[in-house]
Amino acid sequence: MLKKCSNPDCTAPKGLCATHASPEYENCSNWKQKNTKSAIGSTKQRSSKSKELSWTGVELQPTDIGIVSHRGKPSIIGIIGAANAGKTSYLGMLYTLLYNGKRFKNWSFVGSYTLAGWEKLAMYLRLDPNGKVDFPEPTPSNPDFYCLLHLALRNGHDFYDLIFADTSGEVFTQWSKNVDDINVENARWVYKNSSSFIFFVDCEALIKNMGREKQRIVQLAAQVAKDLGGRPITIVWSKADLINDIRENIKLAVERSLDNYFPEADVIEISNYSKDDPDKLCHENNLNVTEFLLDKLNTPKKSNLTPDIGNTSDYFFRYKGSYGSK
Ligand SMILES: Nc1nc2c(ncn2[C@@H]2O[C@H](COP(=O)(O)OP(=O)(O)O)[C@@H](O)[C@H]2O)c(=O)[nH]1
Ligand SMILES: [Mg+2]
Repeated sequence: MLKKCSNPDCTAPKGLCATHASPEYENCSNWKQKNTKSAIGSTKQRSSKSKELSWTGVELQPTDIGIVSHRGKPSIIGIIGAANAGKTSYLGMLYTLLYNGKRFKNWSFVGSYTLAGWEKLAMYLRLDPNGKVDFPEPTPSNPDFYCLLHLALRNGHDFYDLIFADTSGEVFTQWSKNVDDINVENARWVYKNSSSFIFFVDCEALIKNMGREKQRIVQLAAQVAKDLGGRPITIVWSKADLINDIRENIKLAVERSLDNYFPEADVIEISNYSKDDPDKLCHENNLNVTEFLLDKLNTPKKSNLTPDIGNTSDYFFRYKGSYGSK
């Protein structure tokens, strides 16, 4: 059967999609309507299509990272958390805020090689004519699905290339149980290659599943902490519009465990629902999540080296200054 788009007025050339402004025509509702059996989010199909053009503006795959490496090695922020924790919506909201003129304090947005990918996520967060928001579709849970989104930022004269690595929460939960599982390749890649992490704690899941969710978070945290090796991590309490409904003892237990595993981490509450304008949880904190990591990534590490001079007889090392001496 010849597969077709159901929109006779679509002006996009063959292989492209006007609605998505990209080659992702199979994700367009007009395409799906006509071809109900078409696969969504199959990475193999996505990569072969994006290979037709060297650069399309859609999300990158690990093999595309060279495209954003001309200035230097980009920093990868690994997005970690269970399924449904609000990871993909966070990225959509971050782009929405930048697009609408909100700014990081120390970093200016100077561009992106994945504008079509960002736009696609942000589109879900726009209000529909009924005043409602459609959140992004669930992220595919196949082990070869990667959604790498690029931001170029500037701090004074310094340019900085950042990549957010989003994969499926199911895969990360599976990885926390067995890091060698053949079905968790993308989680392994994100963990190995990221310079910093955002760790999601889903307030809604803690309200609904209490101890079971706490256990899941703690197990994931334990695995992330194992080979962290000083890489910065920000803990995000997502869907924090609901945070006061979490049972106090469950919340305390999660906080204590995370503090134990990540004593240096910043902890931030975020929400995609704003109550005010500006709104702390939505407008300020969503930006802070990334800004705190950026600042840490760009602070030179303190050296713990102190010369061990012991009881040296060398007068140069024994000299303590002339102040106070006669
Ligand atoms: N209450 C509340 N729900 C949210 C918020 N953000 C997202 N959600 C819900 O969480 C669901 C999962 O979000 P998603 O970003 O796809 O999660 P992911 O699987 O971690 O990428 C969405 O479909 C929304 O229903 C929020 O700020 N507050
Ligand atoms: Mg997702």
